[in-house]
Amino acid sequence: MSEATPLVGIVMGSTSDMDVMKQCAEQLEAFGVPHEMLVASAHRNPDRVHEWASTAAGRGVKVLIAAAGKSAHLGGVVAAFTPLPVITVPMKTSDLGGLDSLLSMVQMPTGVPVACVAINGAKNAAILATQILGTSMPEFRERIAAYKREMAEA
Ligand code: RP5
Repeated sequence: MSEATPLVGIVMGSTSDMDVMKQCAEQLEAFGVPHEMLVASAHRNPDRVHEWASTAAGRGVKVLIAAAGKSAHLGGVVAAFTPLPVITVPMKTSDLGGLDSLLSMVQMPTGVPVACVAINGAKNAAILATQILGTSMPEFRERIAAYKREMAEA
């Protein structure tokens, strides 16, 4: 977590998602992207999700990331309450291997889109969020360009 005004907001449905989602936070930190993190479930803490998602744009957040497992409606609920782009991360699950989470997220009905990365794709969510920031903030576009150069040289 950084002290500057967060540009990316991360929400996850349970503390059990934290082990995976800390990779998202670490990648944002590597890019120097200020971010915030919240644990709130769409079905256990809907009021908390509503408050967080509906106030994010006004707080200066530019992109939201929502991670959840099983019937993973968190991303869709977040998208319902914000004009900001929402990236979802389907969590791997014990019963269905994350296919449940993936389909819940990727099959959003027309009118309320969310982007969806791979199952447990926390790091890619951070990279995509930084790329979205980079469309209007050149310093983040340059960090992504440098990251791609490093990958090509490895
Ligand atoms: C979802 O249910 C969470 O996002 C988590 O991935 C899954 C299981 O949650 P816990 O039972 O571990 O709290 O809401």
